Amino acid sequence: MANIDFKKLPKFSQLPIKPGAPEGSNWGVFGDDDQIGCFNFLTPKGIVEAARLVREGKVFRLDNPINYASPPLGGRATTRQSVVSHENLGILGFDDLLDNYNTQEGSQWDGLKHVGHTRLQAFYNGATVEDVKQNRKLGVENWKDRIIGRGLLIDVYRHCMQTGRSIDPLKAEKYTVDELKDALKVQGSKLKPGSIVVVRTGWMQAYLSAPAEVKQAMGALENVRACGLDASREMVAWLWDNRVAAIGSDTFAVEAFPFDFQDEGALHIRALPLLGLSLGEQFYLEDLADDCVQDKRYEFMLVSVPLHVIGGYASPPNAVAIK
Ligand code: UVW
Repeated sequence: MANIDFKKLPKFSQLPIKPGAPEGSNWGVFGDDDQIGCFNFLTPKGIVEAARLVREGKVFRLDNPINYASPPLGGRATTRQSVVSHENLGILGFDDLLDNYNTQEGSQWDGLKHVGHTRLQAFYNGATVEDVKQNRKLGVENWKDRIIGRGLLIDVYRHCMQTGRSIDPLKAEKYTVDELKDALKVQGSKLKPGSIVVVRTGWMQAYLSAPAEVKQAMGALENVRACGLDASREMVAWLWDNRVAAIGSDTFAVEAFPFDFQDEGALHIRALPLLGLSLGEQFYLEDLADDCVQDKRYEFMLVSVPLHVIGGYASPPNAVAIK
């Protein structure tokens, strides 16, 4: 992990810097062999500064329990949990057995192998389909000790509700860049380079209190409805130009859902293969958001230690915010 001169990096309008790289891509900016994309914005200096945000010893877990969504959203598998007993050996001891576990069954970081660019048949930094399938590049093991730094909550849902924009989080409603900027201004927060941004959209709160039949229906991908970020060029330009290291949210897909995976304007395409910007989905931000509104401090140290799975496509965040 190296420190970085943020000012020397190209602006979004200057991308791509590598001949032949696709429009809107940062391929080559962190070197041709880079495997972690925007997590390069998290530096030793940033970790030290983030640690200074810890003042009261308050800790907020940012992921939901495994199997929190029952059934899991969008057709992902349910994890089967059983107990392995050692009593037959005369030992009063037990192990867990988690079977059928999909690393994207609930709260998750989308890894850089998770979604590629269909037309280009390429992943972040030009990794090929074979690189990905053969576990040669971009696995989540590259993040094993990388997701630590300044976290910043943007409570855009609270902001919109207070300013009279009525949102139904269980519909594919979109939050614009301007709404995110306005929410930051009202919070008195600054988007400093090297922040892990988490956006509260209101979706998780609405989903958790939805009737059982609504949850049941969302077990099928075609029935999932979720608010999220507007997947515009302006949105990714803002994220890149502010050196956002990753963008997490309490909604299904960060961007509003449904979207079309064939649409090159989808955030999943603009962010994952083109910018190496990980998307964090289905985070639990309610307790953190309540605390931030009370103490008016929306920044904290964020520590996320993904699964150490070689070649992994995604991971639960295993994340905490510490204030
Ligand atoms: C979807 O939009 C289905 O999101 P993801 O695959 O990133 O979970």
